[in-house]
Amino acid sequence: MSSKNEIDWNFYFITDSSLTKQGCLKDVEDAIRGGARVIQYREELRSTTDMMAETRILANLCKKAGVHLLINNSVDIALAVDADGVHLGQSDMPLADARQMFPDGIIGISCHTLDDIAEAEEKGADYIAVSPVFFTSTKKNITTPLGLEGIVEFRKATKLPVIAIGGVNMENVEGIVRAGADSVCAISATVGTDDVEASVREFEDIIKSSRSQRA
Ligand code: 3NM
Repeated sequence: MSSKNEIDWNFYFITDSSLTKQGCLKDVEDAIRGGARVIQYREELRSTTDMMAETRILANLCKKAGVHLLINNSVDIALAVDADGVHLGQSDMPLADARQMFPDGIIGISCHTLDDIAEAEEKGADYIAVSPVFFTSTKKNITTPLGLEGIVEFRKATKLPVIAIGGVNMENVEGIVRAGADSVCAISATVGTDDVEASVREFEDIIKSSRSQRA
């Protein structure tokens, strides 16, 4: 497993039990085969007991594959199953508390404004998510989409890895990377398709070639 400083941010895969066609476990296996090296387990529907059982399996699988596993929101679950870190929203556990509980963990946070980024840096985030880039119906109660201008602005504001989320698809990913994002997450454009492995691989390929064309 690479250390925190050597994370391969090419495509960042997020699970979704309401969109999956073949189950989260199989989706993660496929995403890893497709080349994803960061997996986020995101679950809004299931009990903590069920999430514990599922994330224990995923933690083993990801360790064997040398892939980083992050848990959305739940620092307790991440620590209990020995995951690599957590992803936080602005209304989840405060970053400073999460950092205290998980000193060596990879901690990322969704940012909607430049102030959010400044705070994320101060409190010790390892990456920030531009949230959301475009409109999406996959998540409820999103804030106003930041667009490509948001990525340019966020990119200028931080040296931390910048991950784009919200409405990312095969058509807009090139522009997102050229605007300065290090990586993207795309849920419906991977989990919602009939071939998760192929869609992840396609994202990986577009991200790599778009990076090399960056101004
Ligand atoms: N977080 P899709 S948008 C999980 O804006 C999530 O913070 C968002 O799904 C944010 O790729 C989102 O299908 C859903 O648009 C992303």
